[in-house]
Amino acid sequence: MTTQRPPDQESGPSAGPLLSPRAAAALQADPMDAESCCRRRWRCLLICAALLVVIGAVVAGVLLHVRRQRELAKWRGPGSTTHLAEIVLGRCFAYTQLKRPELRDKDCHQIWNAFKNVFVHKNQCNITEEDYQPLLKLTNQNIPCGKSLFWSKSGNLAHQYTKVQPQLLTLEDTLVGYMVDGLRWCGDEGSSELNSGSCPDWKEDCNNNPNFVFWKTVSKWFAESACGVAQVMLNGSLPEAFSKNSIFGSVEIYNLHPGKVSVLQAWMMHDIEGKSRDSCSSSSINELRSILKQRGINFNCQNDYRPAKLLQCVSHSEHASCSRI
Ligand code: AVW
Repeated sequence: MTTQRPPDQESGPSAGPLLSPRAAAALQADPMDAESCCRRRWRCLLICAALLVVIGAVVAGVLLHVRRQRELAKWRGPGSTTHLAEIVLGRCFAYTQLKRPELRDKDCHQIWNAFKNVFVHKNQCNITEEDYQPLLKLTNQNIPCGKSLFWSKSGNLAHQYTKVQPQLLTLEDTLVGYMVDGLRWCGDEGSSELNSGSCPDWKEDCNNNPNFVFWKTVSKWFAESACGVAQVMLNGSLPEAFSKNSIFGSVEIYNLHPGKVSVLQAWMMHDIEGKSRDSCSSSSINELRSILKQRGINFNCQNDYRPAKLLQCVSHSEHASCSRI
């Protein structure tokens, strides 16, 4: 009579003499392999699904943004600077923490919000100087007497000059000017987004737009803040170095306080490679002189102010005019 082993015992580890030790070990390993393989497959599937969700969300976001931007108003000027918020915030922190640490208590996030609130969700042709007052309040800073440098059509040289003479300040060397120098910004009445496609052009759309009103407002503040001797750099390579239509000629000279500003000192600079079209004795400068006289402010003008001319000569050292300064 033969006794039969129960089937589960036949395949179990106690199969002993019927299987070699290696085969027994393999048999033992198999279920584990199947399980880990299964787990790996699940993990792969989960990762793929997560990736698909992320890619889908990114694509949907981009499409939504493009669609919304297409729906925003179309103007004739270039749109807002890409990454405006990051640039403005970054410049604000760089200025208040590194360049002028005495202003480290300014709240850059609050400043950005005050700036953005001027034009987000607003009619872009109906911005007022009043709208920028909260921003001016938050960014206000003291300009020491005798240290203001105005400019007209000579921004590059004026800014190069204040880099080497940092005790002098152009508007763009103050916090509010520094943050947005060279940038463009506008929003849209029907959206909370910035319009990166286009912004109102000063001439072709409207002049009460966020950019133009900003420069008018902060230029007014900058002029009101001047005291003692104020400087202005003019461009004598233009037919008229003083233009009544420029911000300097229409805003800044009318907002200098006669009781505070004793003299306006003009530096009439000429491009080294360019023509000398205007000078301190021209009719455009006489017009400037007479406007200031009426306002009770003295005026002086100097052609090719030597320290600024030396700066021009750094990049034109071989030019004949640079050998005799
Ligand atoms: P302009 P302005 N970044 O060369 O006398 C971007 O004709 O009129 O000279 N745009 C600017 C900036 C800037 N930093 N500054 C001015 N703008 C606009 C500010 C503004 O709409 C300083 F305090 C202006 O009409 C200077 O003393 C146009 O660019 C005085 O205003 C071209 O300026 C220079 O204005």
